[in-house]
Amino acid sequence: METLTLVLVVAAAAVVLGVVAATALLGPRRRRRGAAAPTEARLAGDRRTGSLASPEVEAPDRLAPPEAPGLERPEPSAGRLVRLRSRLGRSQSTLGRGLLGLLSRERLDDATWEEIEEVLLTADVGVAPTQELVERLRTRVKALGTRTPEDVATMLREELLGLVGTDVDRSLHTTHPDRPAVVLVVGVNGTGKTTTVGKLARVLVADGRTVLLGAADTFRAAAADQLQTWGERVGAPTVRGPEGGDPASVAFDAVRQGADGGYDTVLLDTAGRLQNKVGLMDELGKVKRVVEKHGPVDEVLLVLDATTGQNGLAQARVFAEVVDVTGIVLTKLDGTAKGGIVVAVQRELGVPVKLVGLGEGPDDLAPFDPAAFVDALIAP
Ligand SMILES: Nc1nc2c(ncn2[C@@H]2O[C@H](COP(=O)(O)OP(=O)(O)O)[C@@H](O)[C@H]2O)c(=O)[nH]1
Ligand SMILES: [Mg+2]
Repeated sequence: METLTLVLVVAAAAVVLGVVAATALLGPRRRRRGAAAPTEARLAGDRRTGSLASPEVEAPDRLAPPEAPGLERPEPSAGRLVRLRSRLGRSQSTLGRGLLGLLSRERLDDATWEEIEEVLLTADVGVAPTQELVERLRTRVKALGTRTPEDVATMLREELLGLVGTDVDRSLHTTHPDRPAVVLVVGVNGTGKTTTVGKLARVLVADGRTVLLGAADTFRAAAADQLQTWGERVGAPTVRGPEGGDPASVAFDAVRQGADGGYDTVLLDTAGRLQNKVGLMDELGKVKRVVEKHGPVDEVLLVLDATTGQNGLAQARVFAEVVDVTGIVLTKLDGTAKGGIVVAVQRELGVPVKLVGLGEGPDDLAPFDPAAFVDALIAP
């Protein structure tokens, strides 16, 4: 009897050991593919020696936990807009509190309504949305009769929310079950594309994703260096090509290496095309077409500098004609009073704002949340 028990115990232990060993062998399989040798476009680090040839670049040790030596631990992305709401300072004081103050006046005469309109136009809300909003506010004010400060705040909050839109899908499509999701980032030079790709890589890493960057801005080596620096901070390798090389081929290789390496997401940074340079715009179309040989591009994010107003909107329109933009990233909302551009750009392009840039810091990129945004604008 005792012998039988002993045999059973030994057998059970053997099974447990077997399972543990199998898990250990199978578990990292997907990760190991990450070490596959890069092909034509080189993984960043190949072109130099020294610190860039460190293991996390050459054989991307991308699943190392963020606390691994030298890697930063980015802030979680949830609730960032609330945390960063003071960055909206100038939009808060003019657009939000400015409107609240005007609407709280005892008598709302024509001159006051004109002032309200002026505030909205100055904040870049756009002509048509401004007129709609003023019309709705006038009707509601009439219906309200006497107004308490709470009434005014509630009314303004509801109307601004309606204008910004609460019923659109603002989620970023950054994963797939069977292949890396591909995110193409486009926009005029200086709007903040590379910075946004860097910040977005951090957001994804914070959410536990593995990220590969593609430096499809091949016009200046400095652009690829800038991207690579962002990636290195969080362990996201960069695929780059020769300076002046074909951006489409770098993008193509990045996506292929992303698939070979089992990455969750490939983020492609591009050069700042000028909308009046037909050839350059064609090239952007080509980048997208070439990447699509691997499969659909999941997100095309158009980066727009919130401080550029109508000029920026005109540029955005041209980009939207060349590639199907799926989301807007509105950068530099910190330090501008023109927060109303959120409304204008969505109207103009029929595409939702998905992310907002609220500073130059590495974690100053927030998922756009209409309620948090409007609340921040009218917060006392
Ligand atoms: N204040 C502020 N500056 C930003 C923001 N996003 C980007 N920038 C700055 O804008 C400048 C241009 O950014 P960059 O990413 O190189 O633009 P790109 O040419 O489109 O790639 C840099 O100095 C960034 O730090 C933002 O949200 N707020
Ligand atoms: Mg750039």
